[in-house]
Parts: sequence; C-alpha cells; structure tokens
Amino acid sequence: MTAAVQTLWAELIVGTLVDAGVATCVVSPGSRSTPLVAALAADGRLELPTIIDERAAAFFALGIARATGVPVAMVCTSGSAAAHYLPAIVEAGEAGVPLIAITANRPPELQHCGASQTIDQLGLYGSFVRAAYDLGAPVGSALALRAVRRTIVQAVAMARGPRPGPVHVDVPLRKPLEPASPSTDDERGLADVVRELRRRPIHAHEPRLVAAPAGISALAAAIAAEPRGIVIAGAMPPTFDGEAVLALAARAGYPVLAEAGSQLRRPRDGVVAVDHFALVDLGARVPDLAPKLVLQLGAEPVAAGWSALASVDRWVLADHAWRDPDSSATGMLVGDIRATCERLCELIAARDDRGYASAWRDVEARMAGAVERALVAHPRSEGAAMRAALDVLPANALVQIGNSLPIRVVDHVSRASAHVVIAQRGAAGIDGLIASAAGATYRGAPVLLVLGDVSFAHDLGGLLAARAAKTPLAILVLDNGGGRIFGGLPIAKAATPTTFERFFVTEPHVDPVAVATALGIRAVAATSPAAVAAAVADALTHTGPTVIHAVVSPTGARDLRLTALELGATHG
Ligand SMILES: Cc1ncc(C[n+]2csc(CCOP(=O)(O)OP(=O)(O)O)c2C)c(N)n1
Ligand SMILES: [Mg+2]
Repeated sequence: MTAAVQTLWAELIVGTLVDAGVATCVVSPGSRSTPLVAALAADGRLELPTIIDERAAAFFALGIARATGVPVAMVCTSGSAAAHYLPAIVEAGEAGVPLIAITANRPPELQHCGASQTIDQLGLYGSFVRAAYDLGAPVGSALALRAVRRTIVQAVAMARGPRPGPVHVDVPLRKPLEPASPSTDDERGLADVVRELRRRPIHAHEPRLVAAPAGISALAAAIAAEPRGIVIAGAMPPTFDGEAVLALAARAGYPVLAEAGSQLRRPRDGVVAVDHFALVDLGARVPDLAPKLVLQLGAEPVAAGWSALASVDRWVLADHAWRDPDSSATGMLVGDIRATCERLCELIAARDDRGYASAWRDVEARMAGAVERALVAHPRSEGAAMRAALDVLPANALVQIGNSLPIRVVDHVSRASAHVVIAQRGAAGIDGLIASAAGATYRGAPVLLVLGDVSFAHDLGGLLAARAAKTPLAILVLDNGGGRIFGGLPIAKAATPTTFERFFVTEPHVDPVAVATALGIRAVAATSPAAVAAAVADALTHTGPTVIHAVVSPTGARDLRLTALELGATHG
C-alpha cells in the first residue's frame, strides 16, 4: 500500500457514494479521516456541512435523511468520536432512517496495543445498524478496488431498504494520510481501474417489502363485513404519502383518527377526520363509537387511551417492522403501506352506510369546539403558544415537534393542514432535537421546531449545529420550568416535592435567549400567544436559526386538557 493507493481508495469511496445517490455528507474534524475528507473536498459534488460535535453531526444527518428520505453519509475520525454517533443511530435504526456512518480507524497493526485514539470500532453500533462493513486497510489490487466500490454500493442499498436504516462502514487508514498522486506504473494502472469502475453505471435498486396477497385479501374481507371500523395512525415518516390510506378510509367509510405526526391530518373529501381522539375515551364511555375493526399504522400512538382497543379485531399495517406493543393485534401486514391500501381499495366496494362515521363526526366537532374554548381559557399554556406558532406558518413549512408534552399537546391544538409534521418517535428521546430540526432545513422549506425547556437544554450542542441551517429555522422553547410531563405520573404524588423537583422535574435554569445570543444566534422572548405568533412570523423571514423563548404555566398542558375534557363532556 502506498499513499497514492490510499488516495485512490478514498476517492473511490467518495465517488461511489455520489454514484449511489448520496448528496450530503456531514463532516466532523479529525486527522485519521484526512484521506476521506480530502476526497470529499476534491470531488466537489456533495454538500459538506461541517459540525464539530459528532453527536450533533449525526442528529443533523438524521434530520436531513428523515426529511428528504435520501441516505445521508457522515464521516468522523477514530476513537470516541465514532461513539458519539450512537444516539442518532439508535433513533435512525428504530425509525427507519437511512444513514451511512463512515468512521476512520487505525489499521490492524495499531489495534489492541494502546495506540492513541484507538478503540475497537467493529460492532460499535450493535444491532442498531442494518449492516456493518469493515473495509480493511487499503490494498493495491484491482479486486480490492472493485470490492470497495461494491461494498459502498451495498451499504447505500442496505440503508435504503427493504428495511431502511443506518449502516456502518469502518475505514482503516495509514499514515501518511495526506493525498498523493500516482507516480509508478502500478499506481497509474490502479488509477485506470478506478476510472473504469466509475464509468460503469450502478443498478442497485433496493428490494421493497410488499404485504402478502393472502393477508391483504383477508383484511379486505374483514373490512367488507364490518361497517364499524376506524383507521388510527401514529407518527409516520415526513416523506410518507398518506393519500392511499385516506382513499381507503373514504371507500370503507371509516373515520381516520390521525395524530399530527401521521401526515394524515389533512382535509380530504369523503373522510371523517377525528383529530381530537386523544381527548375521546376510546373505551366504554361512548358506546356509539366503539369500533369492531381497527386498522392501525405508524408508531405507537402517544394517546394512552388507544390500548382500550386491545380487545377489538385490530390489523396493523406496518411498513417494514412488526408493530404491536400491546401484543394484541389480530393481523399484521408488513409491507409498503401505500401499496397495501391501493390493493385494498381495489378489493372492497365503496360503502354507502355512513352512520358510524357520522357519530364520530359529531364527537369530533364537539371536542374541537371544546379545545378552542379551553385555549381561550388558558393563554399561558403550551397549547396556546403552539397554536399561535402553527397558525402563522406558510403551507410549505415543516413542523418538528419535540417529545414529552409537546408531542401530546400538538394533537390537541394542530388543525388539519398541509404541514408535514416530523416527530422523533423511533426511540422517543428528547435528544438531538435542535440538530435534527436544523438538518430538516435541507428539504428546502422553513422549519418550526417546538420543544420543551429540558429538551432544549439537552441539545445545547445542537444549537451550535443549528447555525448550519439552510432555511429559516424557528426554535420555539416552551418553558414550563422543567420536565412537566412527570407531573402527570404517579411519582409526582409518591415522592416528596423536593425529591420530585430534584430528580424528575430537573428545571435547567438556562436562559435560552442568553445562550443563543452568546452563540451569535438571533433570539427573542415571547410573553403571550400573540408575541409568539409575531416572533415565529419574523423568524421565518430570516435564513438560519432564531430561538423564541416562551415561558408558560407549569400546569398549562394539564389545565388545557382537563378544561377541554370538561367542556367537551358538558357542552354538547
Ligand atoms: C435522551 C432522553 N433522556 C431522557 C428522557 C426521559 N424524559 C422524558 S420526558 C423528559 C423531560 C422533558 O422535559 P421538557 O423538554 O421540558 O418537556 P415537558 O415535559 O416540560 O413538556 C425526560 C427527561 C428521554 N425521553 N430521552
Ligand atoms: Mg418543560
């Protein structure tokens, strides 16, 4: 192996990434990765955001890949740098987001001997990656170069499907790390091999999972026989096209109980949209509504009440992984959901009897009205601030909703709209939300991120990464003085107030405006829903991040919910 061979090796890795469809590579600094970074810079065709902290870099890459559906590569140096990719890889693995983690490594002769910045990187990401490839140290042979190209093509294909997700490519590299040109006949011959390989087109179309026809027929028969059916949808990827699901619901006469993150919360002819199902007792309270058949898709709904459906005949439409956290599904159709729904539409007749859906329409109208009045009653709630922000968004904006209370509140207050809503429901962490929302700006539209104050404090490193946002990014911090979701858990009463505040609420005592300002990021405090609306509207006129700090009541989310339930129950 010579420096020139290693340079060709790196050029081929990078060139093949591009040839296989990768458009962006998030780079973090380091020395061992020099050949890769030099090749990335020389190639010139990839977008190369640079983010210092690998944890934020990986979340940034996750945000791009999740919002665009296109695999994103990321490159870092060896050692603990590579370990910082793990949280985003966990989310990508659970949520099915295509990422290619390329970690530079020391060559075999420097392993297991105390060499600096050297750890065992093989298998670092465990079962969270779809595949892990060890490229081995560069070798000057035509077969080895063909294998490099094949491995990178394979890695990108594995990231795309049939079960999209992260992959790991470990790349041992030797000193000297700086690029060198071929100077011997052998090296020039290998350069010809690389050129020839690059000339050959790649046809590596990833396989797609399609649900078994027998399963689809069985479900079609069940739908045809049962007028009292519903569609219930948790979070789906922002690239999901829900038209086929809505068309099926329209044909079957089934109401659609859609979470904001399902991409199904938009008006469609013939569909009864039940956006407030989180406020409806899906169990015994409203017998008129009790379904006999449930079609479920997406991540587990955040509304705890959905498990009241456990005893009902329930079919899960799962894109690529088994989804039945209650272990009570009667049917599981794993495969492309759109294709499944299109086929179901062909197999069933349009239903005339719409009585069951009308009962839901009435309940939905009542709960929607109750929420409007509750919002007026609680202007200092998370919901009022969030509603104000959502209402000023242009139609093409993306909305990313943080976990904990925001992901629950959004179901109460978001109106049917064309907005794509991004939720981080793979591992449902409060981590990396700022960095991943900044990545989502790569879809080319403005982004609104709504997150809690603890979540904001958790991703202060992500705030640095947010400076790489390509479009306006409004970061709305709902500051209710700590992790207020825990106030709704039994521990809130079981622990002493001091213990509860210290170990659960963990108020960060961070001033988001001061922190953002110190980083050179625009920031403003908003003390009312009207101020939030004005701040978000203004933020969307500036490329890059703006932090908006909204102090809300520590009991706001609970107050809003209880008032809405009360009004919905009594003012029919
Ligand atoms: C990475 C990670 N660490 C810890 C948790 C556990 N957790 C869930 S909610 C929460 C508090 C979030 O507080 P905040 O962002 O202020 O939202 P709020 O509950 O006030 O809406 C914590 C620590 C988690 N989900 N993910
Ligand atoms: Mg909070």
